[in-house]
Amino acid sequence: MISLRLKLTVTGWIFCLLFLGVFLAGCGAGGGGDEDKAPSGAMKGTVVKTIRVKETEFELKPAEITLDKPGTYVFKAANPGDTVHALEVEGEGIEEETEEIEPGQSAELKVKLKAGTYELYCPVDGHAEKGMEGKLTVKEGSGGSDGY
Ligand SMILES: [Cu+2]
Repeated sequence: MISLRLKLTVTGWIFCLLFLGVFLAGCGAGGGGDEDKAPSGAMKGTVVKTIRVKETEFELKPAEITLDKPGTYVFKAANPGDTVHALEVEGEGIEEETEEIEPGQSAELKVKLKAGTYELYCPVDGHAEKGMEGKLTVKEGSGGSDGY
């Protein structure tokens, strides 16, 4: 009888320790997960989306782009046309452009966008006037999920 009781006690202790171990591990993992989801960290480096823009003579495709939330985006401008183009994003205090893109080439432009409206155009002389311009709209984002 005594030895059985001792056994039970030892088993009880083992369960206690196991439980404690699982509990602590669970806590650690949970904390890490929350950190990954922290909006400030995610907003800085992570690219939300890559948007492809085709540039030809003389238009941008698509000419109107709407993004669901602020963040860092990459514009991938492809030039399947016959002449050199480039892509510029301007508005809300930013003005960023790609280098010149030779026919058949493409270039990437990484920009951090806040909510608002921007112009999208080809900065090569006269191209915007000929039709290589578009509009970019960035929405506020759905409440709460992105931490605003
Ligand atoms: Cu152009």
